[in-house]
Amino acid sequence: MTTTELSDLERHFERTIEHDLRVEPRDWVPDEYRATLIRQIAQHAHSEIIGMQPEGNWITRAPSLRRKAILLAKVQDEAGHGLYLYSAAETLGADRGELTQRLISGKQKYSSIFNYPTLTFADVGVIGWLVDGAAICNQVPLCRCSYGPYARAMIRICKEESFHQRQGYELLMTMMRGTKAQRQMVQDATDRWWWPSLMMFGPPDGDSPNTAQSMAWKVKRHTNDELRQRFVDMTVPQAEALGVTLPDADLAWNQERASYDFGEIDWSEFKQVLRGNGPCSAQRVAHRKRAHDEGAWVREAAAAHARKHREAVAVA
Ligand code: FAQ
Repeated sequence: MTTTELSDLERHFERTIEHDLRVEPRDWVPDEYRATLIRQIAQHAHSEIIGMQPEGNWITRAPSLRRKAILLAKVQDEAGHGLYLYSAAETLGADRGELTQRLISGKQKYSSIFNYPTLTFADVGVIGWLVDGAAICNQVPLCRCSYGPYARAMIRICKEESFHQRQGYELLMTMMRGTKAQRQMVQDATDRWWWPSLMMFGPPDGDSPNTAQSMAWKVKRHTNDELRQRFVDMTVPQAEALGVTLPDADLAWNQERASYDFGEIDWSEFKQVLRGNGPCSAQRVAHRKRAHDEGAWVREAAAAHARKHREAVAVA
C-alpha cells in the first residue's frame, strides 16, 4: 500500500469517528484501535461466561420453581451475551478458541466482580440489583460505541440486563417483606457486594491507562469515575426504598455537586483480585478450564458434522 493510500484510509477512519458514524468490519482501522477493541470485547465476553458461575451455584437450590426458572433464564442469557460478544470480536479477526485459551491460561482478564462467592440466596438478588445495575450503567453508553458490531450487540444485551436487574430487585423486595433472618441475609449480601460493585467500573481516572485513547476513539463515552458516580447516585435511593443500609459511613448528598459523596475504595483489594488473588479466582478459572476440556468432544463432533455437510453440498 502506498503512503498516499494509507493516509486516505486514515483520514476516512478519522472522519468516521469525528462524525459519529459507525466503523464496520470491512473498514480499514489502525492496528491499535483493533487491539483495543479485541481486548475490551474479549474481556467483556469472558466476564459474561465466568459470570454464569456465581449465580449458577444456586440453580439447584433455588427456593421455588418460579425462582429456579427465572435464574435459569438469567444464566442462559449470560451465555448468550458471551456468544454475541465473541462473535463481535471475531469480526475484528480474533479467533474464539485462542481467546478462550488466553482466558484459561490467565493471560486475559475478566471482571473482578466474579471472583467473589455467593454465600446465600440473597446474593442472587444482590447480584441482579447491584452487579447488573452497574453493568447497565457501564454498558448503555457502549450502545453508541464507534464499532458497529459491538454497539449493536450491546443494544440487546442491555435490554436483557434490564430484566436481570429488575428480577434481582424484586427478589430482594420479597425477602425484605419476609422474616427477620431474610432481611439480615439481604443486608449481609449488600454489605459484601457494595464495594466490589464500585470496583467494576475500573481504576480511578488518574490510574486508567486506556480511558483517554478509548474516549478519543469513541469506544468509551464516559470515564470510569463518571460512570461510578452515576451508579452511586442511581443506587442510593433504591437502597432506601428497599430498606437496606449501604456500608459506607461517608455516603452523603452533596448539594453543590448534586451528587452523592462516597468513601474511599480499597484499591489494594482491586489490584489483588486483578492479579488472580480474589477469593474465588482459582476456582472460577479451573471450572472454566474443566468445562472447556470436557466439551472437546462436542467441538470435534460439530466440526465433523460441518465438514460432512460442506462435502455433501459440494457433491450436489
Ligand atoms: N475487572 O484503563 P482501564 C457483567 C482492567 S459484564 C478486571 O480503565 P478500560 C454482566 C482493564 O481491562 C462485566 N479488570 O481499562 C453480568 C485494564 O487492563 P488491561 C464486564 C479490570 O478497558 C452481570 C486495566 O484494568 N463488563 O457484569 C476492571 O479502559 C451479572 C486498566 O483499566 C465489561 O467488560 C475490572 N473491574 O476500562 C454477567 C464492559 N476494570 O487490559 C453476569 C466493557 C479495569 O489494560 C452476572 N468494558 N480492568 O491489561 C469496559 O467498559 C471497560 O473495559 C472497563 C475498563 C470500564 C471495564
